[in-house]
Amino acid sequence: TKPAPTKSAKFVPNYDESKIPEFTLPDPLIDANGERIDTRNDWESRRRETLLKFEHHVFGSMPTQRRIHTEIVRRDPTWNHGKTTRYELTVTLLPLSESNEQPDTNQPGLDLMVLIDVPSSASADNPVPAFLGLNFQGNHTVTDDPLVRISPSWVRDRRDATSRGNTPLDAGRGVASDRWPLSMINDRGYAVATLYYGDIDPDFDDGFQNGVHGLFADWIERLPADIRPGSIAGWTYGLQCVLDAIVQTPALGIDADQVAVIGHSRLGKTSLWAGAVDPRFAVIISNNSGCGGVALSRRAIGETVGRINTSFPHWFCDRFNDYNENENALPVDSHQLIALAAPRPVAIGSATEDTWADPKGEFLAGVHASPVYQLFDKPGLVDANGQSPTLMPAPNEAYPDGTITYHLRDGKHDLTEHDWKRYLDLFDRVRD
Ligand code: GTR
Repeated sequence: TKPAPTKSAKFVPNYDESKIPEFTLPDPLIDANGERIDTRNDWESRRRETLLKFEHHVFGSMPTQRRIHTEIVRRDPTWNHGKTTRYELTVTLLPLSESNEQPDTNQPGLDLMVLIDVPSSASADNPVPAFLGLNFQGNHTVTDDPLVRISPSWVRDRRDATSRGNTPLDAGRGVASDRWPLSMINDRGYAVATLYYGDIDPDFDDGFQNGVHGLFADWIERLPADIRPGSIAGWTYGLQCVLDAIVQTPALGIDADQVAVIGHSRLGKTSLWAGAVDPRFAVIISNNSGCGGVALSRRAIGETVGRINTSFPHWFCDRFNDYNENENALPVDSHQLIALAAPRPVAIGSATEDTWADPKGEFLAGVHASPVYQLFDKPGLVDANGQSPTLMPAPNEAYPDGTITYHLRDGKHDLTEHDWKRYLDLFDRVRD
């Protein structure tokens, strides 16, 4: 059972910069013994210290072992007037074996339904780069294709035609297609793979009965209670399993060494953690990820650690509750979550009206992650002169040139075509 998170009587978010508590960010280049990390080798040998702090204080632990079975259930070369080959896969997560020998085959696996659109020019001999991202409402919502399978998994009741209670309905087809400009992405030479996050773990506080937590219940039970994984760690594990499926299925025509992980909001928090735990993700994209994602927790502006743990007690490990209204005690902050990706490219996208996610805190995390990139002779987040920027870009402007990029879109909390173009531009540039 979980300790009840601290409930503030009524949470009134602060948006006033002058009321930000005083703080000092942890220096990403000081190791656990207080020694300075000043070479790339030092960083690589100490990186795990930072990774474990995030695992044990923020996200919780998941098994490192993974077993999957992949089935291609649909291949449609006629999609998008023949410009795209559309695939649907079932990736089944299998139970773990205690002894690393044969798993218990009597226990059922967990099926993930994956939708993949690949430019038709791609093949095993001529593979293309890809974006892999979780979606919020089901694969059938990202396209109006009447054949895309509707996942039977629990969905949030939005009290509209897209579901009856927690069961998704046909009327939801295509409702999220603005967030997934699939043909534009294919036209630029990239594949897109997406799956419903609730297939991996349902997004409600179910005491971790279902999804990936249910599959690994015994393993999780043996962990100290406060580092048992929250849902973000579970969704991350699912992303890793889908990347395994891509690696193991060269016929898809995807270059498994060139897979970017993309996520919006809670799923942007997830893409950052996925990039940290799995070095195979070549590019990491955090769109409007906010608190618990790329925004500096210590700023405590907009959504705070205490607030997120109260609203979403199942997202993080229980230890994260120790930092409710106590951010300065957190042994890490989000600039170090970015730094765990170094030297790989990280894209940070903010939106002007998304003040809940603290656009400035998202920007500053990129600035403060940069010293780790410099150890690799990579620029980190830089302005047009190659210098560390002190001011945020104007709305609809960006710092697009570094290994960490930042853009500020005009508008609301969302993933739009504007954002996708920024991410495509970064991916084009780092592949040149
Ligand atoms: C909000 C939450 C944010 C963000 C968002 C989303 O309610 O406070 O941290 O994750 O949901 O995922 O859309």
